[in-house]
Amino acid sequence: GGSDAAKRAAGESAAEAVEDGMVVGLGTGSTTAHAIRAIGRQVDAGLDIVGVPTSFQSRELAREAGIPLADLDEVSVDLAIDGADEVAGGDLIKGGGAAHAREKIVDASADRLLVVADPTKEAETLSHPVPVEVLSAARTTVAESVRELGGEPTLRQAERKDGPVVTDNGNLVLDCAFGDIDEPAALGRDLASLPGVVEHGLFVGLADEVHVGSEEGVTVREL
Ligand code: DER
Repeated sequence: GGSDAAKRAAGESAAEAVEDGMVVGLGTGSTTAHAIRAIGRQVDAGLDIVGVPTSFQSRELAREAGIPLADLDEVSVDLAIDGADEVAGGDLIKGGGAAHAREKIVDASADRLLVVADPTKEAETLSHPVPVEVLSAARTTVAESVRELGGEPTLRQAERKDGPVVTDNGNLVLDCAFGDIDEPAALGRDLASLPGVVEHGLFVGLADEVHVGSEEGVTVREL
């Protein structure tokens, strides 16, 4: 991944869009973590906002940062800030942190979604493996359907735990390599229609801005 300085520049740039009284969707991952910490500093300075976390990790980070929290079922989100594994134009592949089911609920419901990334995430065409959260019982049937769609599925194994990664929702993740994805919306529809699929990591047409940090500064792309 990109440098921490680049990620920090992106996260802090997006955090500047947070205004008093907002409900802010708090994404998952190391880039968004910089935005969460910056928002925590704004809260310390008197900003009156409420955060809606998208994972166990982002909830813990937000708590440490002192950001008041709310659940998605009690508020509507004005602004969401979230990272990505790959960005092509306004389309994203997300799910590197296996949090994309809750992220997509928050990101899609937000009035505005600001994506924070470093230059290593940018691509002309999406081609990163697409994380697909599946019910454990459906891992084999979904894997077979993914192959029929031209993908190569791999059950995501945990690092410091025997066996597969288990999501915050108690499900498994198939990382599905399709090569270049020329029609992300169509592939997203195909994946979403498979029985047992909880959520896939194609975020098509959801982003309003992309903040790309680097050691030199930040480029903001309006979409
Ligand atoms: O899981 C996700 O979608 C995260 O946003 C993630 O993929 C990006 O994480 P990073 O900012 O640590 O690269």
